[in-house]
Amino acid sequence: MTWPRTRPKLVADVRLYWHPFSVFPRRVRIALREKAIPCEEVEVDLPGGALKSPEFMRRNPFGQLPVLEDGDLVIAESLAILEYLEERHPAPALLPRDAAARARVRELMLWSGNYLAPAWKAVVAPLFSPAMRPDDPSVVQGRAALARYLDVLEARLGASEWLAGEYTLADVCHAPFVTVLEPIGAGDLLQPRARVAAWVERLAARPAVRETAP
Ligand SMILES: N[C@@H](CCC(=O)N[C@@H](CS)C(=O)NCC(=O)O)C(=O)O
Repeated sequence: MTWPRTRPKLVADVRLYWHPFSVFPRRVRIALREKAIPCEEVEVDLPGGALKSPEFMRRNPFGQLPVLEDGDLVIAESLAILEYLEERHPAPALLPRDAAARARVRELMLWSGNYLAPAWKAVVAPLFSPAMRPDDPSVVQGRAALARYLDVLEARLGASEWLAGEYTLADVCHAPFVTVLEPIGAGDLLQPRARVAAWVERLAARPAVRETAP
């Protein structure tokens, strides 16, 4: 699939390797749309083991998605890709100019991968492993960690619409996880956290987020 089909080509040969059920590539797909960067999106046969093929391992020696190619440049790791796109295509800005404000955004970007993602994955695990019970200790612990993480976001949001004031890469990094809490059976965690719930609604309403929904 090539997106967008009708807009002028801004970058030559940008290609993203992704899979529809993968959360980390979705961060990049959202940023590409926010910045209107045309990109060929190549769906990788993840269930068929394509990530561990010698051909793919040459792109990312850890055999993971996403991978972005821009001409001869091949980059793995969603945060490295997002920062690269930001530097190559600064408008519209998804990072603030001020150093302190940037640090606050990067803090949230890292938290989303280091703390939110493992908790989210523990909660989602029974959907992919039918033998696993929802009261499995790892799932229960994952839900508790997810709830604690959402508490941190509730406090961080304060009176802001977005995690760091303006809409930034901090919001982009969280979107693939928090906009699917309902379908993964964790929607109840939003009810007692009104600011997070309203922020998730705002996120889900953005065209770039809607267009990349799994
Ligand atoms: N730290 C990496 C995490 C990437 C990651 O976990 N990708 C998943 C898909 S969402 C993957 O490729 N999983 C397959 C595997 O690890 O074999 C990033 O931010 O890009």
